[in-house]
Amino acid sequence: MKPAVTISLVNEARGGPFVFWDSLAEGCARAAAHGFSAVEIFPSSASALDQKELKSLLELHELKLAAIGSGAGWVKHKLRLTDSDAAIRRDAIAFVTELIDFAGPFGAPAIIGSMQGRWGDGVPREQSLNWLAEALNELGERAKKNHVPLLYEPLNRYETNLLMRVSEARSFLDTLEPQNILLLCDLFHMNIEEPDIAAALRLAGNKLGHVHFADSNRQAIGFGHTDIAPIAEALRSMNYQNYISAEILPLPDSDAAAKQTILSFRKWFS
Ligand code: LER
Ligand code: MN
Repeated sequence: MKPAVTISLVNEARGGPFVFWDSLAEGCARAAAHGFSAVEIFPSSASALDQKELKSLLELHELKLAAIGSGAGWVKHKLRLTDSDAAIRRDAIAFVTELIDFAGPFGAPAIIGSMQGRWGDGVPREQSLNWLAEALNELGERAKKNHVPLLYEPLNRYETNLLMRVSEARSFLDTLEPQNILLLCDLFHMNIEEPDIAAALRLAGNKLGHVHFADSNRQAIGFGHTDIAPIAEALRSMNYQNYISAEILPLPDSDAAAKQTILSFRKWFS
């Protein structure tokens, strides 16, 4: 298991659950100083990033790219993979495709979180799930061409109404053609939706590709009331090898949140 930390480059997402905010250079420097192995970047779009700049920052600080988030597709550009407008669905797929192609050469996956959207407003659940399946089939194939997985993240009920639990998300992924689409399990969402977080992680099993490491209040692990012991035990016993990434509020400030995350990571996983 390797610790990662989030960097947001999206002004419209201020107030959101990301540790570092100011710039890629600053975020990478602080991530390395705290002892993280990797950064998870949340950009405005793939074209807003510079491949060469990122490569040299990662080399300079001996960091990896853990994953790239697509949330700005929704937060900033209002694109959803299940929008009732076919043109918006196409633009949403194109937005994620560019992120997959950007992150692929770094060996990193893109994340589908809030861009999954929701059913309602005249669109039945079945129709939304069909659109989601179509999008994931296409994006999973694109990730395969880049020799990386694609991460799909179940969200809590206040952010989606499609697939909120690992059990239903895993069954859904099993129906798709590409088998490189893995689950991103976010402990904050799971604290709301899962009856038993450790059991849900075990159910994700070999489809668990990434973990968002957040306490009950979306602060660093140890700052809320999630019982982390059985969760850590589940991850260790599954021999989970991927990233444990702090997608958390920068509270009381970014450095204190990063420091608490590393202390918790070492306490539970090393
Ligand atoms: C994205 O990883 C996520 O967890 C959503 O809640 C959007 O912030
Ligand atoms: Mn998350």
